[in-house]
Amino acid sequence: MEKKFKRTTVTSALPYANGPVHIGHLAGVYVPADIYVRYLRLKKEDVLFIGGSDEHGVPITIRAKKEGVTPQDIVDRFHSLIKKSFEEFGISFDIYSRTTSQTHHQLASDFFKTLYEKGEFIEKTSEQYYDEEAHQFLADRYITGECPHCHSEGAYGDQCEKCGTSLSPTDLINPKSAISGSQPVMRETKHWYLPLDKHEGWLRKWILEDHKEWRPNVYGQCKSWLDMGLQPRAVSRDLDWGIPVPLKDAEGKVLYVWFDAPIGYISNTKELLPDSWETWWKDPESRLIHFIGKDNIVFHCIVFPAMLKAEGSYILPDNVPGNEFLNLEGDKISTSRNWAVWLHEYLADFPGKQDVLRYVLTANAPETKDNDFTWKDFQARNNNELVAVYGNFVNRAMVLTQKYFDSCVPAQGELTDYDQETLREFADVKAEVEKLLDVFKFRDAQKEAMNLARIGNKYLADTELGNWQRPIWNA
Ligand code: B3M
Ligand code: ZN
Repeated sequence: MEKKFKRTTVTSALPYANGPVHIGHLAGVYVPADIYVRYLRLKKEDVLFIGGSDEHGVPITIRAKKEGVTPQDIVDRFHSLIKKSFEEFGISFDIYSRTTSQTHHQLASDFFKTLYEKGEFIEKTSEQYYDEEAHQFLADRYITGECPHCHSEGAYGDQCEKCGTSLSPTDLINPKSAISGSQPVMRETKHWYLPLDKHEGWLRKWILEDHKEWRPNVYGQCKSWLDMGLQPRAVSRDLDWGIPVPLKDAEGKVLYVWFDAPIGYISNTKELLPDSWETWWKDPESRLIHFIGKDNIVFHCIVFPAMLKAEGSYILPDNVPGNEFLNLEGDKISTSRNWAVWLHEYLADFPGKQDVLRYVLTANAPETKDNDFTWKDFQARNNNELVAVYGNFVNRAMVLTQKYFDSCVPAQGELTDYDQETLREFADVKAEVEKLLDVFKFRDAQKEAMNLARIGNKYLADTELGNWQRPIWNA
C-alpha cells in the first residue's frame, strides 16, 4: 500500500564550487528537481527544496592551485556565480547555502563525533600514494592514471569519468601525481573508515526488496555494488582544505568531501529552519528525495544512507531519481576542456529565454540513457513545438478573447458535446501528467502536457467562425 507522507524534503546534488554550472547539471538534476518541487507546491503539499554549493574536496584545491589563489577565493567566486545564475534561471530553492558555512562545519563535525563515539568507524593505518616533490598524500583527483576497466587515460583516483566506475588510487594503472606529474611512492597514514560491509545486509533488503520502484539505472547500479560486496570506506583525508577531523590525534586530517557534502543537505535545512529542521529529517512521516546525476548514485544510495543509519536518528531517502549524462553536440561535457553551455553565459546571450532552455532540457532529459544536446535541436524545438504549438494556442486564445469578449474570460455558456469532450480530454491529460510526475517521468509528463495545446489548437480550428461567437457565450 502507498505510504502517506506529511512533508517532503527535496535535495538536489550540491555542485562543486570549482566552476560555473552548465546544461548538463541543469538537465540531470536542477530542472527535474525544480519541476517536482513546483508540482508539489501546486498541490499544496508541504515541501522544502534544499540546495547549496559543495566547497570542499580536491576539485576546489586543484583549481586554486592552477590559478595561484586560495581555495577560499575559488569557492567565494563560484558560489556567488552559481547562486546568482540559479536565481536568474528560476530554480526555486528554499535555500541555497554552502558547505563552508558555520552551521555546516558544526553539524558535520558533530555527526562525525557521534559516529566515532558510537564505535561506528574503524581506524586503520595503511599505505597510500604520496608525492615526494609536493610533500602531499594523493587521494581522489590528486592522482590520475589508466582506468583498469575501460583503459582510458586520465582516470582519477576516485573515479573514471569516461566509464563512470568508482575507483581507489591503487586501482589505477601507471598512477601519476596530478600536482607534480611525478611517480608517487607509498607511505603510511592513519584514517577512519565507515565499515560499509557491516551495513550490507540491511542495505540489500532496503534497496533490492523495498525499493524496486527506483529507476532501473539507479537500482541496477546499486545491485552491482551490492553484488560485488561492500568494503570499508575512508571518511577522512590528508588535506589542508576541509572540515578538520574533530579528534585529538588528527592533525592535518580533514573529513572526506563525500562525508561532509551530503550532510550539507541537513545543515542547509538547519540554516533555513533552525527550530524545526529535525522534523524534516527525523520524523518517519517526512519523505526524503535526492535528485542526482549517475556518478553520485553510490554515495546517495549506499554511503549516505549507511551514515544516516549509523547515526541512528535520521530517516532514509524514499527515492533517488538519478539521471544519466547529457552530452553536447556529440561530445562529453567537460569543465576542464571548457566544453559546455554555461548557465551564466546562456542567461546573458538569451535574456528572458529561461523557459526555452527548461523546455528543451526536459524534452531531451537523460532519464534512461545518455542524451545529446544540439543547438539544431534547440532551434527546432523552439520553432516547431514552443512557437508553433504552444505559442500558437496561447496567442489564438488571447486574440480571440480580446476580439470577441473584450479581453475578459466570458462566463461559461451551455456546453456542446464537443465542448464536454474537449474538457474531458483536458482532465485526462492533467491526470496523466500527475501520474507521470509522481514517478519522476518528467520527459513524458512534459510531452503529455503539450497535448493540452494540441487539443486546444484542434478545438479552435474545429469551431472556427462558429461556436465562440454563439450569443450564449456573451452572457
Ligand atoms: N559535488 C559531486 C558533483 O558535483 C558532488 C555532489 C555532492 S552531493 C552531496 O557531481
Ligand atoms: Zn574507465
